[in-house]
Amino acid sequence: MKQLFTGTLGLLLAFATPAQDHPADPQATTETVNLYRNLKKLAGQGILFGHQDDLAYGVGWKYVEGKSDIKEVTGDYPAVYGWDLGGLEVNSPNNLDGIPFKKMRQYIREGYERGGVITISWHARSPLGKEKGAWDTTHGTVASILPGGDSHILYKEWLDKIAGFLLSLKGSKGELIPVLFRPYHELTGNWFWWCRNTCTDFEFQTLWRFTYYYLQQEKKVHNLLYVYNTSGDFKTKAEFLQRYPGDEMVDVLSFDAYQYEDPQKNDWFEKNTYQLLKQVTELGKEKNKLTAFSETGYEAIPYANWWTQTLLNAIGDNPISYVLVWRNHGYAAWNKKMHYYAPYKGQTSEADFIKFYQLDRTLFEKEVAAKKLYSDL
Ligand code: BMA
Repeated sequence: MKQLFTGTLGLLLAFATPAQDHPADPQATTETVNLYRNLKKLAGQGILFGHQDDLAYGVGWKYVEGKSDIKEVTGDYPAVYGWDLGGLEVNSPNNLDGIPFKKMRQYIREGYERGGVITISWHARSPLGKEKGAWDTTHGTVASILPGGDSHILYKEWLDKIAGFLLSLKGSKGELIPVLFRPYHELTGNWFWWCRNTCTDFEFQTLWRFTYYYLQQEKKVHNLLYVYNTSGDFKTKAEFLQRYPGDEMVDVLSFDAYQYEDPQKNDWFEKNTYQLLKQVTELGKEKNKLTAFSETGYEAIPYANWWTQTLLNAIGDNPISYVLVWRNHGYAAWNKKMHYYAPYKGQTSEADFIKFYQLDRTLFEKEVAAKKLYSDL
């Protein structure tokens, strides 16, 4: 609050005015604080649409300046851009899906400069050097990187690299680009080295706390909003929170869940997702946190009306901030099928996606740009 009154009156007013909502990082940059508060204001009014790797490639193309499958279909870019830092920790020039980090930095900047929102996940390789990378489930991996563990120094070196990248994300005025940071995603699953089956809840929480502390205190990274992200396998709020590190270290509550069965024959995804989002958005309200449906999709979207008939019903009246669909890889040689989650020009669900785009409730880049999410309005 601006200091308009001084003396006793000022003091009384200062106490009478509730402290303004602040992100978990007490030293979050101005743009990060503004993004947090503006997303809070928007929650319940509109849902930002996000897409992973949107600017880097799509179905049938790669690294074409200004191109985006979403833009080809709607004339507008997504409001949220998802990126992944997997590979940065081992000095790879490209991330785990082949995107050069140099290009990624540029795409992040472009999206931010146009007014979009950036979210970053991290499919970190196994610190024990196991072949399956992030998907290794050797018990004890998390324990090995915690303070006192054999690989703790290695973990700090990894965080140094992650911090270096995050601190290299700058807008045209030299300001740091705020990032919805989503490390250790799907943390209640059983497929990554940080999942439920490979470490105790306490070890996971310690990993989060250490990461949070190290990035802020040691590396001075203050452009992050922290996204707590489970998989869609919880049933109750207590299960969702089982590995929660604490309100003081989290800004966004979220989970990932995908459609696998034909939604015309089986409405489980729609019904179940709605219930899960209800619990998460209720928790968001109780804890005064943002909420999101951080990853979803129906691979190759074979159902023409998936956007307005399934996804929209699954979200229902839940006041989430954004929904993000996974990447448009195209033909996947590893399992001989198409691997993409957003429509491209000519795709089966294109017309329905345009309807979805036109709804007042869904927000794409032009609409969020007009809201100036990084300014204090
Ligand atoms: C999975 C697939 C993989 C990819 C991974 C991390 O869902 O898209 O091809 O490597 O995500 O992006």
